[in-house]
Amino acid sequence: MHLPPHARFKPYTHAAGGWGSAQSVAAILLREKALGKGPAALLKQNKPDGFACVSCAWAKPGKPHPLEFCENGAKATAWELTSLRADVDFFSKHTLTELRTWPDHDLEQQGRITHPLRYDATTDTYRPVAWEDAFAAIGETLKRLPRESVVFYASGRASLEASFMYQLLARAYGNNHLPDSSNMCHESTSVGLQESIGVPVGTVTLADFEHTDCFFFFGQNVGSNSPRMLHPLQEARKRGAQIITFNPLRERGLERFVNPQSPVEMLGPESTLISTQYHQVAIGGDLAAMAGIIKALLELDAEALAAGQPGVIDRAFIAEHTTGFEALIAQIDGYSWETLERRAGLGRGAMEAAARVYARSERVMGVYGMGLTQHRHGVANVQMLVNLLLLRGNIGKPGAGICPVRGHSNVQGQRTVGITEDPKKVPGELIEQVLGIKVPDEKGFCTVDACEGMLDGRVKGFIGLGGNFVRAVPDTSRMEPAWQRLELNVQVATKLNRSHLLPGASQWLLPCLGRIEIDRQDGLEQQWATEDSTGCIHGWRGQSEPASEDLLSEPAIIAGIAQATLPPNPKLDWAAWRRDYRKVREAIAAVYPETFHDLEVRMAEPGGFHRPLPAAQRQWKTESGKAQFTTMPTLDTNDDVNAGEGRRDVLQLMTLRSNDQFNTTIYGYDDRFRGVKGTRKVLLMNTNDITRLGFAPGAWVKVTTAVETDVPRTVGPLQVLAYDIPAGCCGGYYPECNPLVPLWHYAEKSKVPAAKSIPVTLMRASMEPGAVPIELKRG
Ligand SMILES: Nc1nc2c(c(=O)[nH]1)N[C@H]1C(S)=C(S)[C@@H](COP(=O)(O)OP(=O)(O)OC[C@H]3O[C@@H](n4cnc5c(=O)[nH]c(N)nc54)[C@H](O)[C@@H]3O)O[C@H]1N2
Ligand SMILES: Nc1nc2c(c(=O)[nH]1)N[C@H]1C(S)=C(S)[C@@H](COP(=O)(O)OP(=O)(O)OC[C@H]3O[C@@H](n4cnc5c(=O)[nH]c(N)nc54)[C@H](O)[C@@H]3O)O[C@H]1N2
Ligand SMILES: [Mo]
Repeated sequence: MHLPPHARFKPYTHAAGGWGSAQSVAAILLREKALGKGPAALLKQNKPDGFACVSCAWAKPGKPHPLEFCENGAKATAWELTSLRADVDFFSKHTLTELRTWPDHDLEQQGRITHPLRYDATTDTYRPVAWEDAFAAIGETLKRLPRESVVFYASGRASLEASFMYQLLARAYGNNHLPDSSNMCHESTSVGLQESIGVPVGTVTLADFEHTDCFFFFGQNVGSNSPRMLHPLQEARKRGAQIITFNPLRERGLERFVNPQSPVEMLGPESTLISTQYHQVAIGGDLAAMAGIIKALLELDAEALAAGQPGVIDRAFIAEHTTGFEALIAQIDGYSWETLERRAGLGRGAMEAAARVYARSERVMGVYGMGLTQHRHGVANVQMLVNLLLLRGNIGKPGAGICPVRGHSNVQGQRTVGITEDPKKVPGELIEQVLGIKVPDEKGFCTVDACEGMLDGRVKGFIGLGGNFVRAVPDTSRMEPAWQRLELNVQVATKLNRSHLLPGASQWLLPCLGRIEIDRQDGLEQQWATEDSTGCIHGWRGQSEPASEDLLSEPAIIAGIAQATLPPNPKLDWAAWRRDYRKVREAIAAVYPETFHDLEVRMAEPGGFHRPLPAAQRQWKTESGKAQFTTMPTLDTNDDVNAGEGRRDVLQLMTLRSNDQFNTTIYGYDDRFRGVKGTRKVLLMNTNDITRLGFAPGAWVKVTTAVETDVPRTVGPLQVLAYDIPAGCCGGYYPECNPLVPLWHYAEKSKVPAAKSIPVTLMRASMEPGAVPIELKRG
């Protein structure tokens, strides 16, 4: 087993990108023994006639750079193309009881799963099984289970074709229980944007980045989580565009960047300053910060009007295109600067500085990530950013708009082809007409609902199309026992993870092709499509030989389960779809003609094609037919901070991704940009809080959730690091801190777990035996 040799903390002072990034790519190719296939595949990454990176969903340009990948995309490729194997022999040697003691990193580090497996309780191991036997047995169990008791989870990576088939499987089976990772992620976006501007997705495309003169950046860590986006941002900066960032942490990728693919930059001393203003807002302080910017903007507007100049508010746009302006302004007028400053954790000057740049910028984009969506007020956060943009007409013109940065590489596309718990969001009539499947009327389960169903026994069967559900969801210590009460648990996966190790009565591990691999059906090489974060749809093809001869593709596995479970359907020939994905695409085009007409032709065009985005044309498909200003939840009380109000021992915890992980996949123990090396068992804290609470840097603590204390929710021991983070806030890593998130602590309206804002208290602890104490170095 891998044990990190040496743990160290030394504040990172270099730019993001640069040699550190290049070295990190080389190291992982070497470690995964992927040097044979890795580099060749990297040349095809995100290219026409290549494959879409398996890491993030950031846009793939029509005219790509010679090397259109980043450090973390390269890591993800190496991780999939690894020559390491978790084969039948491996599974015969290790019981699940043993594997449960292994860390997440070591599980996935075993490499690709090579053979379909069934859990055998007598030996406590996974044993090989023939595919057809697996399908038959799974089909039998599914037929026996009540239709409303089975959940069909998707993790956001599967292609449009696989996803379309998967949602049909659920609906033909008899329910809408189609949660996906988006339920833990950008569902606050889908709900908020739909209500405010009539589309569930962002309104900008890559071309917009060439015209933007000011970016607002809220709670998105571009350097680690969507590094290719640094290229258009760097270009924008070189044109003189302003970038105003709101983030509790000074993330390196938002500060300085050296393009690791530019020889001139790599050799020279120059890095690009990314953020021109950096405001370390308190966790959950964004609503107040944005209200403050608007308040300052209104003051500038009044001054301009008084001086006989045009106002800074775009009154013509507001009158023609929006409703709700007055109510919002009245609400903001009702808050004093003192309240806004206290809630935002920022001085009035910071909000005024942002407002001044905003007032003189013509084309403004609002970019954001989990720092806005994963809060009790996640939906309101997103809508407040829309409010800010609408005030100066910044939606529906070139260079302007709203830009949620999506997570998984096809998470947005999965929703577009019907993976959603809400039957109202799918074209039921067309599905029935074209495919003979009646979409059930009753709303299905989102992720939180599915967890509740597992806890109270309503959910008896679970199929996971990728992902690591039990590790990704909140309340780990309540969910893990519930997970083992499932009657049927089918996991379609590429690598071993903890969700595979807590077996239900009938437990299956079905290994699939990775998307970088060549997918041949009946000797015919298949293509597949995805939708990126900017609503752009591309066709792709695999590049390297499969990790094992016994793998099936995701469409083949879905078809196999469907054929074994469902009665024959004259309008839907699963076997034919499995042989030829063009037929699946024909059906997608027939069911979603507006978005996917001529899919086969258009997906092959370099750069792909864009889905229709009415809001980008200033057509508002909202209830009122206009773009809606929305008021905010009150700032007087805030569910997120309430637990801490008046209690000086309570801190707000945000759960974070390191630079060396993809969600629950832990590539390694370094978080280079935050200066943490060799460990993840740390808690980032403000120096004053450390002293005030009686600790010292390097102390070991246990972290406990400060609400509903009769339910034990504790993580640790973690080692305290003095970090540049606002007072009252602290940060720990996801998924290690998930036991601290109560399942009911989610965003209003979207049910996204509020993983960025958990009230916690700390207790002194002693070092865990065998833990690696961290060496503290000066920056
Ligand atoms: N390499 C890599 N790439 C990834 C992923 C990965 O794990 N690794 N995950 C993918 C997925 S699924 C997703 S959803 C995205 C996630 O990408 P991001 O949206 O960047 O998500 P996080 O890293 O969780 O947190 C984002 C930032 O929010 C800040 N933040 C926390 N609380 C607040 C707050 O209250 N206000 C503000 N303004 N900021 C706050 C944190 O300091 C952090 O910088 O990335 C995708 N890409
Ligand atoms: N506390 C806290 N919790 C969070 C978050 C947070 O910020 N804080 N973030 C949330 C977010 S944004 C998300 S998106 C979720 C992520 O939740 P998930 O999407 O469920 O988790 P992942 O870690 O992305 O899934 C990793 C597994 O996917 C499998 N896999 C990889 N590639 C493929 C493939 O091509 N096909 C198939 N079938 N399987 C594959 C591998 O077996 C791997 O072990 O977690 C959420 N949970
Ligand atoms: Mo995500």
